Amino acid sequence: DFVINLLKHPTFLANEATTKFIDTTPALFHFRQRQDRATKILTYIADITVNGHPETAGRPLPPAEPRSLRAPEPVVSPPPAGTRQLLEAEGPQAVADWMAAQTRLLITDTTMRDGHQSLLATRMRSIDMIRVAPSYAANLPGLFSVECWGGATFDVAYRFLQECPWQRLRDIRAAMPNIMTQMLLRASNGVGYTNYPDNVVQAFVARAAVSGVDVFRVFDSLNWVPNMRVAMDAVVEAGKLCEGAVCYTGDILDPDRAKYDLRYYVQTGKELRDAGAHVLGVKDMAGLLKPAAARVLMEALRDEVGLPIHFHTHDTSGLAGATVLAAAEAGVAAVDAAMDAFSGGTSQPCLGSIVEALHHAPRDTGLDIKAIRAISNYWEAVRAEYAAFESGTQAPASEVWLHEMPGGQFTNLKAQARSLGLEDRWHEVAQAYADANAMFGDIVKVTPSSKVVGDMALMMVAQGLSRAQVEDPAVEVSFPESVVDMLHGNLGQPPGGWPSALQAKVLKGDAPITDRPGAHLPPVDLEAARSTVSAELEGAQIDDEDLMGYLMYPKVFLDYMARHKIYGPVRTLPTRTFFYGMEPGDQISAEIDPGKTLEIRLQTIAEADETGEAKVFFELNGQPRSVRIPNRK
Ligand code: BTN
Ligand code: 3PY
Ligand code: ZN
Repeated sequence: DFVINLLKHPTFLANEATTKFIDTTPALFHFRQRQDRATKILTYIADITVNGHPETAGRPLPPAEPRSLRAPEPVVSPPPAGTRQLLEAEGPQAVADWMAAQTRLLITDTTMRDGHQSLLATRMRSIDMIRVAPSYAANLPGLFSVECWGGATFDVAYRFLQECPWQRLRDIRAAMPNIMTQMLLRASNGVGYTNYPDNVVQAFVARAAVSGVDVFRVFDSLNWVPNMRVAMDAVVEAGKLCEGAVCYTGDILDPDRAKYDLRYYVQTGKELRDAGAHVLGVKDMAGLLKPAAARVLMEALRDEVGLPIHFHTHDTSGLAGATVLAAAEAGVAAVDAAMDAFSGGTSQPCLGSIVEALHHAPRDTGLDIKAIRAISNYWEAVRAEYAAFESGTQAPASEVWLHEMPGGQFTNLKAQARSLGLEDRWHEVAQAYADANAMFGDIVKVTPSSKVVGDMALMMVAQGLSRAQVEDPAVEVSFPESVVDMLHGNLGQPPGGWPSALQAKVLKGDAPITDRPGAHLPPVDLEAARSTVSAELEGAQIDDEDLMGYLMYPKVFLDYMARHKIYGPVRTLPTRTFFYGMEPGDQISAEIDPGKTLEIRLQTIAEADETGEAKVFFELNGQPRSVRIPNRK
């Protein structure tokens, strides 16, 4: 028996749980030395069972009777060759040429990245993805790609799911060897919220390519192509498919939004082509592109840029399906969609319905609708396990054309508003978001610029500040740090520059930069950083993946590693167990290594004694084990 209280240990909560914490907590150190991985996992389960998971407290529960999480049987083995084999054999230009030559509409499935990022606050765990990857490989080998990495998933994996994002990538790659994997890369912002030094961006891309990313969708949060070149060059250098994406905002058919007119998109598309893109991405992160505008935009881009086009949108308005069909008619090569059970709302439009709509029509996708339905049924069961993370958005909303929030931000901002007690004033937040955007000069809003607009909007609502007051030099405003950073030029330059009066007020006399932020950031000495991390972690071996995790998110990574030492490979637990623990009589399996499976049965829980500890009795592979956990309820 041993005593442990880590989930809510004060030091731990203060996010100071580094090795120093372990060194200065002798009981813990002693305990840690004799922990095997099975004991670590039992400790985690016992703690969650007794005290609950902080992220699911007070949130809706999954169904009492879990549905089967069995993935559809693979219909062939090994899986047939797919786009991945084309990329490996002939390289990225051959893939782009092949795309341009297809009559059928190519489809990217976004369920494993943008789908859950937009619907479930990015909380989907690796195990739920890896389980179904072989079904994709065998039953849907005709998919263009599977988006399963990047965006917010990197950070959330370490920070909230206690998982290594790189391991997720390698596992999906191994289980689905024939379909190209795709990631979303925020150009110089990597998978973070700020510009990184050039050599960090380069090393990150190189490592992602080796660990398993085939298609890199690269975008900049202000559509500033000079700020995308380092990342795009690194993708080309790695021999992978470089999709340079222009983010869509405004309305090309609206004369009042002339800043983002057709010429702007054609011009940006040409810049991306000249910067080395194999494919042109059109990234409509908020779902603003309307069907009639899509026809005009896609035809112009196709004719004037000449690259195959990959179209991405969100269904917040309920009209994304119509826009996708219009884009298909206008000749885009590929579109993004989410599996039915993860589609609609702030996510992508419905994959199965797009396939049905085009069946027996000129751009028939050729995908097997029965296979899609079976995989979607699996995803439906998975989604139910994450009820705690549903946003509660019930209906399509034309309000998206008021606020222009990205689908991936919507649920997040709503949660932030809730935590500030502003949930009932959501429509005011939406209006403030629009006002903040206008104040910044009408900018592209996508991570990280969207976060800046969101921070500003929340502040305006919380403090009752109008746009006029914020802009008034006579009104004292303490701007959010992210606003100062952006107006300083640290995210780059928007078309036409920043509004100078507001900029002067925000910077209080500081001089902004107008060139590339990366030009001001000295290169990181990667080997010195590796030694630093290793020293922080008691001399642990730090491989390139770990090093990149640290360089993107130093504190998040170190905290993750500290928790990993304590809890072990909790990524192998079923999602229900991870978020809710177990009930007496429950039995689960966790495969902690290929072929090494723990059979865990929770027998009973002895309620808290006078020391305030509960004792949890397990059977581990048939042997009795017990764990004492402080009851903090
Ligand atoms: C978990 O099981 O909780 C996450 C997997 C941890 C794997 C460790 S983390 C550091 C190192 N990097 C990897 O890719 N794997 C190991
Ligand atoms: C991200 O950067 O995470 C996005 O999804 C942007 O749309
Ligand atoms: Zn998106």
